[in-house]
Amino acid sequence: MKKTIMLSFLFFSALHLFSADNYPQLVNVMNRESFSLNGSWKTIVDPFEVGYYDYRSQPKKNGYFKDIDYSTDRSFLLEYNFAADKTLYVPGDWNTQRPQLFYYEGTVWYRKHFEYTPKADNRVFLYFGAVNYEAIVYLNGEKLGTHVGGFTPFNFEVTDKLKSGKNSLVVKVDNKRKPEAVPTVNADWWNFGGITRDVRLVETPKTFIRDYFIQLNKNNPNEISGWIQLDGSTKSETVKLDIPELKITKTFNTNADGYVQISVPIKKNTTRWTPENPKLYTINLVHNNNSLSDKIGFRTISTQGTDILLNGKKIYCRGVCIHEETVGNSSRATNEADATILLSLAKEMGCNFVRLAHYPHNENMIRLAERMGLMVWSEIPVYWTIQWENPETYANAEAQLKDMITRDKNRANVVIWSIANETPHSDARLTFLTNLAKTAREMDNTRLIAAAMEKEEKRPGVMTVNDELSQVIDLVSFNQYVGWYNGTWAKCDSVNWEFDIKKPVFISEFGGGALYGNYGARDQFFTEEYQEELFIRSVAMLKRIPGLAGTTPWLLKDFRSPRRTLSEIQDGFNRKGLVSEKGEKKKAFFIMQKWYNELKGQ
Ligand code: GCB
Repeated sequence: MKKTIMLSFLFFSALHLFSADNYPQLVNVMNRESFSLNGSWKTIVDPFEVGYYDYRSQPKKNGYFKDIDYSTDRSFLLEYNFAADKTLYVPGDWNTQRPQLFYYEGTVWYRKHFEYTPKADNRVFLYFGAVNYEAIVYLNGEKLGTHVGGFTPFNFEVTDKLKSGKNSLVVKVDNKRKPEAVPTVNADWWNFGGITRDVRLVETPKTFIRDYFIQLNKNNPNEISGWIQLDGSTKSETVKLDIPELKITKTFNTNADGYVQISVPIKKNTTRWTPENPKLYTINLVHNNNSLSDKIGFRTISTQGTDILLNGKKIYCRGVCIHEETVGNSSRATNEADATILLSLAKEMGCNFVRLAHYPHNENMIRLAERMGLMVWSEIPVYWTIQWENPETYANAEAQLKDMITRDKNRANVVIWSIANETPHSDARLTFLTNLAKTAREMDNTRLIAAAMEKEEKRPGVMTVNDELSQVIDLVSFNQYVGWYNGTWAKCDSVNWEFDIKKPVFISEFGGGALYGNYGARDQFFTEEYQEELFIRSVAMLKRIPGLAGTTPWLLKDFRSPRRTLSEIQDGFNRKGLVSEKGEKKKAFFIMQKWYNELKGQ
């Protein structure tokens, strides 16, 4: 009893501890009037945070964020000079841009000078696609706020803070791993630091459409429903929804909070979004002659017994997992060209689905996948052993979940929100994840909720998932490495699977490592032959699973991980890719391709 009171008190206080001092997220920034701040930024590497703390470890009044011009101000001792320092490219990680920063985890100060004059009476927001992991943002020496979490967007209003003429934007970026963070200190991927996604100034009218949710109604697939949210001082206003191709024009009146719920009937024969025909309709939202456009697809996703249904029809998710890394350089993927290479490989393998692991990927990746007919599993980095009892950790995870849903809730291809990966069982963890699932469902009831759980042995030769979380989420989704961390590939032949719960079974990871071009015996770990045999046997095993509705092998491309130290094989790469880090296809790629092509025909 005492413990419950204590816990709820802690969760309540978390709201105060985890302060999100950024402005509510502006969605669909790529279709708004904006000015890019991408490009070369001056940077100071500051492992001891001298630019922030004085020698008594107290915050400095005149830290680097003041961006004082070394060449002109000699009235006091200055020990930094942005102008003379090296540059880093934004968006991008610092690790692969400068050899000295390859393993660096700490603070780097970024500075950009720019001139910008907005139209009279307009508002301006400063938008970051993502900064890993903590960003403290200053404009003209004044702090705008802090953002925590490396994979979600945030913005600040800067209307009254912009100067005519030169502006100084400084960001303190810190990617130190911390036990209470999400993800925590231990994860199997590279901790790329930097301003890793686009930075823009977004210009809006005084009152504008900040956010909207427009999807097919889950309970009535002949209706589009959702809501529109205005931002500004005049909020009881008229907003028009226009879908030219469907000949829909309807106006709605927002309430005193600038919010209105919407619904519009659509004709039965309206084309649904499917992987085979990823149809998107142009929609225009018009307020006071200002129009914001998007392209939206209409579909339903649901489950029935052990089936996943897309638009009411059973579908098998032919997927693959992907980390957000470029093919070639293995740096953080940042642009649409990077996404095109990754997603084209998935298509070539026969996929209609991708699991974007283990954090929300760039918006351009999701949007491209939508146009290419790839369904998406999108997840937050609640990974392995985060601090389940820490209210600040919960608030952080929930904020990341909400930001992910806010950004991508209008994408037809996103069919699954995933709330966790391979998390160890405990009461605190179950409460934590149940709360996240509840939050996700409250925000969006048009998608499935999943998590990558773990397998257990039910009895000799029979495996299962025995996790109370499977009662909470929509799928029996789990990772399994029979034949790699668990026996050799021969074991796949004798393992069978049984599940007490009647929900779609989804294998969110399976596979094993191989170095591209490392040929040898079929039973020798890390050869292409071993991996090929493992996939042959795994596929045969998976085919025996009752109610199997989807598979996402681990994973498309070899990726950087400091946990992978085996010399001459791993050399800092997790080698479970079906293609090498350069994009060369390993033998196992073709096993998956063959299976998925068979499934396509069914
Ligand atoms: C897992 C994790 C994934 C790892 C993978 C591996 O289960 O979810 O992040 O990279 O195993 O390669 O061991």
